[in-house]
Amino acid sequence: MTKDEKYISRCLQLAHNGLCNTAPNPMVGAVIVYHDTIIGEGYHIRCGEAHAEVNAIRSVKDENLLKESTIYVSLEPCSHYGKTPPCADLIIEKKIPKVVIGCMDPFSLVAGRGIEKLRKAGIEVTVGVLEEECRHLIRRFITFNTLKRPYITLKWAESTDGFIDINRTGGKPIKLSNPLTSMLVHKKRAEHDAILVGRRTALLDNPSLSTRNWYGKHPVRLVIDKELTLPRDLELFSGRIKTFVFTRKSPHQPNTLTEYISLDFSKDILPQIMEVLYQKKIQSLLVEGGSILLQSFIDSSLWDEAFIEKVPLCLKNGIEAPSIQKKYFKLNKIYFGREIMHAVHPQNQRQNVAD
Ligand code: AOF
Ligand code: ZN
Repeated sequence: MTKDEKYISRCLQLAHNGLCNTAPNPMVGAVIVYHDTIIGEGYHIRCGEAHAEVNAIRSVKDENLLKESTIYVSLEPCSHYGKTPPCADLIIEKKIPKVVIGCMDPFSLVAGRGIEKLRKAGIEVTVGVLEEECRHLIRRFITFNTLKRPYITLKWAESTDGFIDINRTGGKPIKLSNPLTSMLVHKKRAEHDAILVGRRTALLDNPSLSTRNWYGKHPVRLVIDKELTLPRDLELFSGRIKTFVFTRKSPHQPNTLTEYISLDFSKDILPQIMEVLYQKKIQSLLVEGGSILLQSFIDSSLWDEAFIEKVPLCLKNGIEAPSIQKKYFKLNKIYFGREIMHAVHPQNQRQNVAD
């Protein structure tokens, strides 16, 4: 590992502390190095608050040292006025002579302008150190800004013989996850901005789609209910967490925590849902079921990652699990004695970096 890679990998560690709190902003970490000694560190803690560079610069005790230091940042310093002023201006103002950047910012208001601004000011700029790792860390942000849709994660649990549930019209679902792997599910939920389920899943499983077995924010809950026939006493309508209902109707909006969004069901609804979520700045989406909804995302090639928990149980018949081509699966992991299969969409295959 080169010296630059060593400091950018520290930036990545720092950036990761912002997980679950920075969206729709990216996670970013910054390190300030003076003659091979780290004299300052920072990361973007929360959307709306100071950027990584600002926090790193603030953490330096003797500002005079900045004139002989290098600032390492996992993402190109911003050049625009957003909720905070441009980091590139601050770096110039503090007379930091050298900037080493992990990857470029795909956000249209920045997209290379930060680098240009720094270079024009006579600062030495290196771009692309551990670029793949840096892009992987902010894959949700990149997908949102380049494909104009949320980053989509699919998730389900299936029996050894490939079923996600028994055939039923009521009663409780077969419990496939165990308490430990369900904690992992709640962790995944906390990392996303929204969770989507279909009507049948909402009705039969009555999920709360909360993160109660983990910590952090609760994502927005999304449900498709074309004819608005789901009972109002479902957990999804508990009013504790925001829920969007996709429907063909245009009902009046009874309370602020349940929002109805009209779609044209004579056309494919997935692109319409993507458009709504993009407009609402929902940067990442976890799709939890049912099988038909998950399969429609797969068939439309609208997914980025998938996690499948393989449960050592034979159901013999029931609702068939969705299927993703074998070639998209990466090395499986074992968590708490359970095999978790991880598939990555070909458009993200370059992100060959472990979480
Ligand atoms: C950086 N360092 O730590 C982050 C950056 O509204 P604002 O002012 O917070 O700006 C948000 C944009 O700034 C965001 O879309 C992305 O382009 C960039 N994020 N840039 O220099 C940081 N988080
Ligand atoms: Zn910035």
